[in-house]
Amino acid sequence: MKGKTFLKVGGKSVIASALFAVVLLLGACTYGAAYPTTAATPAVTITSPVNGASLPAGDVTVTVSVGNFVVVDKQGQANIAGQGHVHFYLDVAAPTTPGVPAVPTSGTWAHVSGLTYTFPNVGQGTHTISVQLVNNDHTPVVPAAMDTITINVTSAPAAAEPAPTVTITSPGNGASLPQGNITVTAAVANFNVVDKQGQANVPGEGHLHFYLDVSAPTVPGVPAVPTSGTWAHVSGTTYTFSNVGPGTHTISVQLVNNDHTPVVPAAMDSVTINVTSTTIPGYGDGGYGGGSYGGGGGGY
Ligand SMILES: [Cu+2]
Repeated sequence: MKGKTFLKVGGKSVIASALFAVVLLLGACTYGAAYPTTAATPAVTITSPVNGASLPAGDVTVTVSVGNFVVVDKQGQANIAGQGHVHFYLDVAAPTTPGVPAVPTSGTWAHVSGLTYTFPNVGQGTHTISVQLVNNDHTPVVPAAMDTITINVTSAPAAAEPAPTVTITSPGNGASLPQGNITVTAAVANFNVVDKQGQANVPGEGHLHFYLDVSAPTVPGVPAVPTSGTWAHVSGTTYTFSNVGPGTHTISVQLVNNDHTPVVPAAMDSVTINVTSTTIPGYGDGGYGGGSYGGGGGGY
């Protein structure tokens, strides 16, 4: 008896399950017929720029993300629920009348079969950017899916000041010069040579350090002052090293700020010269002076 009852109950259960399944199927079909669009509502969000962003004047690239919507390149084709493209608007209200193409009569806007668009040459000021999802025939999706942000466009950044440079114009690299005083001349560009040593730094101005046979310190923020060797601060573009002896010598010139620290990026030039002896043959060892005159490279 118990077994029979069990089977009977089991049979009802099977039938009930089958009926329930049919109801579910019918429900799904009914739902599908009544709401041909996807179950979830399409949405669009501007992901960049962020609302309230400050941007320099120029091209402004807008990027969106979409949900429950497939962006397709089927502009002008038959509408298909859940797909379409994106309209991007700049400072013009997005038309949202269902069934009417969301196309402003004037203003800056674009159809885009993608998730990003760049508005060219956006000028200084406050601008409103809107995006809207539209069907293939450019009519708004229903219900409307839109996002809007406001951005502040600042004046275009000033062209970067060209970096200061220095070039040793004399002597030439590899030059041979007689021993003695050697005058070094430099040319500077994008730099005002001023006599303000020790004063506050001003971008684009400063003085020059001339170095003889000593490497120029170039650590930013640290005075470019060697601990030893021959060198000089010069509020000018020429300097004379005294009594340079025979041999190969390296001359360097560096632009520095008023506080003697290197300009950043570093501006330097170096030449190597060959200094020849002026000892007169036959007199050199006779105490005439030429041979040892100035030996030691300055000896400051
Ligand atoms: Cu200095």
